[in-house]
Amino acid sequence: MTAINAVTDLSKDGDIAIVTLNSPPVNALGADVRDGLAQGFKQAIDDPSVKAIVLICEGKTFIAGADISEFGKPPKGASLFEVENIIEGSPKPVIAAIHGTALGGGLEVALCAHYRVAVPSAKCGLPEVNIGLLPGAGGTQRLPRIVGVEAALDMVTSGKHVGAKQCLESGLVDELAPEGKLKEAAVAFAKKAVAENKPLKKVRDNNAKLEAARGKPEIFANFRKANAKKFRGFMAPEYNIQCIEAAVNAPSFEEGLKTERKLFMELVTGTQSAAQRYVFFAERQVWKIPGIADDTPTIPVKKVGIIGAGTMGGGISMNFLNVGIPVTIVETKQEALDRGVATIRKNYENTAKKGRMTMEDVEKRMALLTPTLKLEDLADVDMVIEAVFERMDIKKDVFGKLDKIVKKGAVLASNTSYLNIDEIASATTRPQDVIGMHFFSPANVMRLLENVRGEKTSDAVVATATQTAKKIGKIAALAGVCPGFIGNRMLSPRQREAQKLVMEGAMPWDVDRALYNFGFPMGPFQMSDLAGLDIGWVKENSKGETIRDRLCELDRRGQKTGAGYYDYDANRNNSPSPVTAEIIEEFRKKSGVNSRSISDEEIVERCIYPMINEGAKILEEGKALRASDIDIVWINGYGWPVYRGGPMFYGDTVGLDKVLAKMKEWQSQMGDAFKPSALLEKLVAEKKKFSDLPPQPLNTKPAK
Ligand code: 3H9
Repeated sequence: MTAINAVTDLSKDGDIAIVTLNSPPVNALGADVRDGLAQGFKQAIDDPSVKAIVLICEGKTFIAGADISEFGKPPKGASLFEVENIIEGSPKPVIAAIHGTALGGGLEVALCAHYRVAVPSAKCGLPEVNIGLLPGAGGTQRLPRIVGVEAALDMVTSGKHVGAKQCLESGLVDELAPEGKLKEAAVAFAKKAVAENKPLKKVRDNNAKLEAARGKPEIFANFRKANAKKFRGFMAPEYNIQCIEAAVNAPSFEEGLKTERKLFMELVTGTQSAAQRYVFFAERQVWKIPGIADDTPTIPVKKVGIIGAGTMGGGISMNFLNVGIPVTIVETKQEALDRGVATIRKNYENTAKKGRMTMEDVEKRMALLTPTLKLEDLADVDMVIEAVFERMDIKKDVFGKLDKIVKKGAVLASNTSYLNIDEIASATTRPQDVIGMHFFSPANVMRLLENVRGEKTSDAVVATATQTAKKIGKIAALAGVCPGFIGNRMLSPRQREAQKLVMEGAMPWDVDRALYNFGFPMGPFQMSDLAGLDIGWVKENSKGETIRDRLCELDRRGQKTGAGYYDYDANRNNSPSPVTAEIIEEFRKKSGVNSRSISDEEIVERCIYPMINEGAKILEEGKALRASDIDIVWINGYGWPVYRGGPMFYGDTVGLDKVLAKMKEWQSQMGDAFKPSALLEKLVAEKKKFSDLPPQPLNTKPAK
């Protein structure tokens, strides 16, 4: 065996050369790997005793793509195109041996080999779209030549990983190798290729599938139409489609490549891809908690208790049932318990009806659920998650009881979205075991889990909550105790400003439109109508003091009553309501405000900049570990558009000096609700960004 460089070896098995990559963790195509491939292949090609070449990887996977951290930096070493040309132009058959995942640039390299052999567990995909890109090393031109135009459109715009068996059917893979015997199978394939004088199959020359799609622009038109909602706001899906269109319509492979190159360069230098690449790393950073090592002992969670069988409790339970963890669900009244269990069953049956689960799966999950009216039945669970009414006295009562019932060492979690975890913990004799685990509604769907560490919460309990999140498929950000934690604390200024803008002259539908166009799935007033305007509203106490009071008094309590800020038709389509407009006009008159016209740009700034400022305060107080964790919360819990990278990344993008200047301007006009955070001032003074801040330990001291 010859070492080509630090990450590449060249060895021989008879007359077959084997180029082996070993660049953990995922054999990404960094400069070393590209250099190693270029040199390794050149040597093998130049060696007259070599008849064919196998490319294989060590570690858990084949090449998982370009090295994402290299984008935006000056190019180094051999280019990916050079490597691809050497492989594709090799006069000796090249066989790519795939295990784990062949993704992005990895699959593009494999597509330049003449043949591909894979183990059944391997997966192939072009997931560049997920980081705001397109396959920029020939992938958009080669893939449709093998799998056809429709399948290629689906793969490049979804980024999905396709299993090896399906790849064999579509021709992406030529042969399946027995699991664990990839090298032997690939070498055997290479020997056979030599013995049978198999042709040097170049994907680029295979035009049959493209020709079938020529003169049929409706393929693309229909695809765009069918996916318009999903792709809204994103540039990358459209650019990927244009590349496949170029593969079909360009006069040659090279011309198609030119289009791919041009569109790739536009995306890779743009802010959307920068945001999505940032989120890629943020999603991996979020699991790393300063001060809590990966090997911190955790509490095995084999049985869970959920208190409350309402929407939240039911949704939370489903997460655990889905991964085979038994759940005991507790309610105070039989009727509520029955209703909760029936809803869980209905949700699962609906999934089964859509073909995403079998009825057997439904029954398996339901069999793991034990409904009860007795809190005492939680004595032997490893983790309790309380999801009762959001009132401190009720929560404390529950935790006081749990303290006496639940076995020592179990995690006692509250799903509160706002309340003080330390105060809840004070109702127990074991505050070290108490933590917040804030799920987002619908809890069986939403990916975010905001874990809230109290002053006395132990490392083991924090590590257990984090590990549990992973186990049930969530993404968990850690927050410190402060009103509303990270997410709801930042939601509050946005809601406040939305209401104020309406008093100043914007209509609810103007605010909603501006934020929808910014990229949110819906605006704040649409959200209120969906959630119900009467959350926290008490009829008997209502004195018509706010627009919301008046709407509720008219029984306009949101979508559920057919009217709220908006009017709704039978299909729940909304339209601006003259009734709401009249009430707003009355309130404006009463307050003596002269309505003014407010641009969408101002609406966005007024709603978003105060959120960024609040995020800065959260960081300044040490209630979040890093700015990117805040972004994770907003992307996964509140529908912040991923192509804008989250509120903190967005602040960095527009410029913190601009955000600060606006906060100061509004502070002088409208008071201290806009007072800039000291951290924001400091970063601007030092010409730094949120992304320059290193991770910090969580401040667990109670807020002053
Ligand atoms: C591309 O190929 C462009 C080309 O078309 C054109 C070029 C001209 N680069 O996810 P994990 C790191 S774009 C750099 O936890 P898993 C990751 O940050 C690329 N680093 O493991 C993490 O680091 P750390 C197209 C990468 O087992 C560690 O590896 N390809 C890359 O759950 C482990 O990652 C993709 O988009 C990378 N490409 O999942 C694939 N990939 O330990 C992206 C990973 O310091 N990757 N890292 O936190 C993945 O989808 C998953 O990582 C994979 C493994 C499925 C491979």
